[in-house]
Amino acid sequence: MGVVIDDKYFDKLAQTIIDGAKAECVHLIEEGLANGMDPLDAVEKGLSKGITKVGDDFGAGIFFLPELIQAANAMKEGVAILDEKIKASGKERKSLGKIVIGTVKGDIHDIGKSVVSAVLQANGYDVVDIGIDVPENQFIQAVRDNNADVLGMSTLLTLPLEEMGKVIEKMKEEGLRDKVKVIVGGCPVTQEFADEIDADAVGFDAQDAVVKVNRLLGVE
Ligand code: B12
Repeated sequence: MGVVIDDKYFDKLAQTIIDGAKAECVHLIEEGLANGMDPLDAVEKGLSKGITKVGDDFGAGIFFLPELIQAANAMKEGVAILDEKIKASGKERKSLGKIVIGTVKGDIHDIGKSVVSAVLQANGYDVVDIGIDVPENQFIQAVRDNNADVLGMSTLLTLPLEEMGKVIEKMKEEGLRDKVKVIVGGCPVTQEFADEIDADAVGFDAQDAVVKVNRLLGVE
């Protein structure tokens, strides 16, 4: 009998992240994919729910750093498999635009940014992911070297939020701001904050990132 991909299946997937059970996570992903599971659903309805619970429990002092790291390792392994599938699901077509994306200086969170990169890529964008803990100058250099249409910046931490504003100020000084759209994202990033630092948009999840980038570049 085939496996049914339903909410229960996604709950099982979420639980492997909570348990930090990497092998089981990979097993369920492979089994799910073999049975027609949509890779983005697996990230959003499964893995992300699990890691959000872990984050809440960490914030509440129920989970500690070793558990957070174990959960993140399972998440990263699972997301890596799914990202490849998401990218491959994109139809071959002319690139809609070039996006440079990275996590700002002081922050090593990389999973959300990678999911956003994969989904933008699957939707026809050329994405240059410049990694984590990226200093201001490296963002500027990458935007220039790649002739980017859009710069995406991510942070999940409150302290490095100000880095985003610094990068935008630097873009203005370098005469780049008018040529490049800026989208920001990550859990502490609000619309108010985006307005404050003069970003063009904020994306609340990967699908929202696509909608906003399409809008910024006038893609129907
Ligand atoms: C996994 C995780 C880790 C992993 C990261 C592994 C990795 N390789 O990325 C590890 C264990 C390394 C880690 C470390 C730390 N973490 Co941590 N971590 C998390 C956790 C549980 C989940 C993050 C995640 O991957 N979510 C899943 C992805 C898919 O979602 P996402 O990141 O939100 O991304 C989505 C959207 O935000 C959006 N998005 C994200 N980026 C962008 C960018 C653009 C351009 C757009 C458009 C959209 C967009 O789209 C994404 C897809 O839907 C969060 C809790 C949480 N609920 O977020 C804490 C959390 C972010 N961590 C936290 C903390 C405190 C830390 C540490 C400082 C802990 C410590 N004491 O050392 C360190 C940070 C060190 C550093 N300098 O960066 C706090 C942050 C508090 C704060 N406000 O500052 C949180 C909120 C936990 C908590 N409740 O306290 N962490």
